Amino acid sequence: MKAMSIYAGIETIAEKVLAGERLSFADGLALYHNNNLLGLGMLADTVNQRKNNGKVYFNQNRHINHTNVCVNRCGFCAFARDTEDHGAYTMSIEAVLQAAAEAPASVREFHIVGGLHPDLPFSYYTQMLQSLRQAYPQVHLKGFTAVEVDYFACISGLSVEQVLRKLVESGLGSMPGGGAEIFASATRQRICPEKIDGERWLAIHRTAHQLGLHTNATMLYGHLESLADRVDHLERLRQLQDETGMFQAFIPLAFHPENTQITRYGTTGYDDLKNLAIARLYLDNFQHIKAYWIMLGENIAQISLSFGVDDLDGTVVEEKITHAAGASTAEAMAKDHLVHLIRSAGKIPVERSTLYEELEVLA
Ligand code: V47
Repeated sequence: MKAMSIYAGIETIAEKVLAGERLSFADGLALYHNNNLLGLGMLADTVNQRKNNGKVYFNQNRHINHTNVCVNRCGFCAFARDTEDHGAYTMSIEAVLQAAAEAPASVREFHIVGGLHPDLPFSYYTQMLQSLRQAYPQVHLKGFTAVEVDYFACISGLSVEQVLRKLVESGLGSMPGGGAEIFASATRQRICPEKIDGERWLAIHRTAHQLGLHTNATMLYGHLESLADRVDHLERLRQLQDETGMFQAFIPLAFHPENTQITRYGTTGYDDLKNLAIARLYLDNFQHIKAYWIMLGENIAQISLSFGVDDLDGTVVEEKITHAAGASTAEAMAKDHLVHLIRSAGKIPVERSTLYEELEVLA
């Protein structure tokens, strides 16, 4: 009996990928519609192996969410509050420094994001960065989504470029990938009508890239989006990356529905793995595809290391956004545990800096 090809149903796409050819929109869509998960994973793993040589990167980071008060009311968000709401909080600069002080000395990155606060001045954010920079000169400050940067421009009367320059002068080292959600405008209107549109998100990242700032990109999936919306999202990121080459990592974010206005089940492990593998294949100009274990769960995040993923984020410490929406994962993971997960998936753990300098190869 003839053995079935591992790439059954996706042979033509597999041939393209193995020949180093770029996938088309139709190819992306065909992959989402196909259920040969193992073939897809094998293909994504092959590409990842070529790009990253069996290395899986992680960093020691701490999240700081300085406020949950937000003037936007995104339907998918369980974190945001109005100023007067029960549970609303805003940290003083001293409280931010206190939160930073609680991080272990080995932490190399503060990941700083918060709501769009109606009253805080732009100087609050620059002072926060300056204070952190002064107290922790060895820690990289990755902060503020494109949505926040746009808001800072609104409240300060400065241009996006001026805002970014001031943030960099104050100590900002790079930008996270949040706020991208899903670019397709009809779906974006349904899940976050008040948020900047996809073009604006991309334009702000383009400006950041032109100023020499590296950034990440995300895609929120598993809510009301279609599969074509997902491919469209990947396509637009690939185009910007062709222009600038300054995106570091792509991070799909698995929607968590609890306490949100979107009633549906959370994503499934099958879809999570498929989505990560397709990202690896479609985003041929991204070096890193990151699994955020906080949203995926530890088990799927580990298995994703065989499905094209080369980055496992991170030690994290005190995650609030996903946990407000019902995440059942822990809020932090010790370095040894991350290393154990990577090693037992047959990969080489590499501790990295935010900018992917290799700090320690734990072969
Ligand atoms: O922008 C909000 C998403 C993002 C929910 O750049 C939700 O290294 C799931 O962007 N279910 C913040 N997701 C997290 C983020 C991130 C995480 C890890 C690493 C990096 C990076 C960036 O979380 C938000 C939004 O897209 N989000 N609510 C929810 N209910």
